[in-house]
Amino acid sequence: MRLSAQTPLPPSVQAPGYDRAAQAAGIVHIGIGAFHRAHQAVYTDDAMNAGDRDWGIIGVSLRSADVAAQLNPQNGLYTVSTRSAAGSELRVIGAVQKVLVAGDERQAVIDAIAAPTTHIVSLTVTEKGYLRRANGSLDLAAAVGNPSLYRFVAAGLAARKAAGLRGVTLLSCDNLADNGAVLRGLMRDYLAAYHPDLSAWFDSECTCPATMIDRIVPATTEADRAAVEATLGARDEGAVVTEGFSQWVVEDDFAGPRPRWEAVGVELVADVAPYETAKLRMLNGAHSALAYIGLGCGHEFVHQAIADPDIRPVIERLMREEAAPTIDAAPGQDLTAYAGNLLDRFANPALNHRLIQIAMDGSQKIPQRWLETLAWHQAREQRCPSLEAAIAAWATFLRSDHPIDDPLADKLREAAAGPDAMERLFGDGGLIASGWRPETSA
Ligand code: CS2
Repeated sequence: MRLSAQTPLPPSVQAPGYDRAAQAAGIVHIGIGAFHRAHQAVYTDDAMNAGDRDWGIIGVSLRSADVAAQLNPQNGLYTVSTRSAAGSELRVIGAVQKVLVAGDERQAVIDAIAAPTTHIVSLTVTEKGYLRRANGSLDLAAAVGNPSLYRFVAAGLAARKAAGLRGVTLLSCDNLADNGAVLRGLMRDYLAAYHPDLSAWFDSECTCPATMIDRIVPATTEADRAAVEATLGARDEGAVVTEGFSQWVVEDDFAGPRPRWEAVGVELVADVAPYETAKLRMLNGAHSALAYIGLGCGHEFVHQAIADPDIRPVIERLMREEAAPTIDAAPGQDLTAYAGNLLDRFANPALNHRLIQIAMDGSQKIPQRWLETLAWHQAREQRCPSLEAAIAAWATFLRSDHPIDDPLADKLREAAAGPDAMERLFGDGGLIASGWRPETSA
């Protein structure tokens, strides 16, 4: 039996406490992977449980039909399992109404963005989904040639303008430095090239708040689905597994209405930068270092790598002595405590977070995770032994037998193979744009 609106749930499993069928969709979310389902959708479900209304989510997958096949036969329902050493908790999330596959249902996606009830278009399309060139500008050919976020958002906005509707809030929930401003700039590039009639309307009607999003969400495995089925008594193909911790810091700059997320733990602030920078350079920076150093030492999971007495001090140093000093902390933001909490989260033995999952797309992640920190220290004539070890481990990874899942995979492998690897990766005109000049050879 598949999970659906008719499934009787065991008393231990929290269910949506609102009338799902009566909710309008207020959010269109592009890139409905496991991360969105374990993070923003949970906060939105919490807000509706707390009495907010009409914030149903229409999910969009740009390419793969997998999530639509998982969730649509389940009326959009799925479970979130939170796992810690103390045990596991299961809950059913009701915020997602349905999932559209953009390549097949183009008009339905545009109509969803253009619906009068829609106020927010949020995004988790991963770093590479923004289609940036090494210099940060939009790859216009890729953006118009693929089912890209830009094509759908622009068509939806054009329909809103034509119908005399207000604009929307475009909410990037990806791990990019200054994600709101990056999305705004790239969207402007796209409109200037392909919809110049919309540019001024976009600027005056739409906003792109910055966000810091944080929750560790390993890819769901068949064993996870079997464990959920054993508790639920029904099969959930859309199950997601995550940790108890969750954080969302959002710049309070919305074009129109938004859920009362602040009532359910979301921090709405004037300036996200200190939180976002700390998260990218400390959490994500440590994660990528754990991935490449850990894989090089034969580990499979994050909790194994952080328990390795040769690796843990490298990661602690990276966070405390290399990344933390580069961050201009907000009042009350305690980076020492943050580093300690991150070490505990990485050590969670109940989460089998694969290092190879974090290792993917290194070319898209390394600039904001490592290179900004390295450049900061280089400007002060200081070295970063941990980050330099991480860079060397990445080069070793690129030369190894591991599968390289990265949009630049072939070029990276070729660059890393030669004696001038560091120069070809990070030097002038190298594959990775960076303000950092390599001083080591890998
Ligand atoms: C990870 C992130 O896969 C990765 O690259 O570093 O997905 C990380 O788990 C999240 O950003 C945590 O919030």
